Amino acid sequence: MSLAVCPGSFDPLTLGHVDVVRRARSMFDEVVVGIARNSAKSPLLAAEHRVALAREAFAADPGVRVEVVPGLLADFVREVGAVAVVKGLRGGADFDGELPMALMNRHLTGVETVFVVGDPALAHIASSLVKDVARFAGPIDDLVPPGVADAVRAAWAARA
Ligand code: COD
Repeated sequence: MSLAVCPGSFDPLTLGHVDVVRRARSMFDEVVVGIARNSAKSPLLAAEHRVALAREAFAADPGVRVEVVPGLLADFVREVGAVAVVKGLRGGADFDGELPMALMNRHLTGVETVFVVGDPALAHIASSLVKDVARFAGPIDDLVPPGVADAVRAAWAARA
């Protein structure tokens, strides 16, 4: 059985992420959505909250499960026995950011990264923009799975 890890900050999970995970699932028997920490970012939503929202979003997707990546992605990939890491690309800027990570993860584990080209209709969706739009009371409900928009709004309200 082939298993792949789809890692990300997912802060918050967006329809772009969901598209990438489902494309990954069409290639692998099982996909683990890995909620990981990006040291360059400071999350709005706690990891446990991101896990709960992602579990809800993929509840009807057989073969998709959601886990926290507690530290190094390379260790997690080894631990779950993944044959690949799957990342989504919206354009060249994504590739430039992803390439060093793919090379480092292969250096650490030998595992390959598979790049999936996302739906161009979702290419404008980025977690950072979703958070920014919501912060200034803009509409985000059609950019994220059900439940996520309310969670983002509540997180901003709690910080106000
Ligand atoms: N369409 C297609 N793809 C998309 C879209 C979209 N609309 N939106 C996002 N994506 C893709 C991104 O390109 C990315 O591949 C993936 O979805 C996740 O995106 P984010 O923004 O949620 O996650 P990142 O980029 O912050 O994730 C970085 C990690 C957390 C995976 C990385 O920092 C990591 O592996 N951290 C764990 C610690 C570690 O091992 N560090 C060393 C890494 S070499």
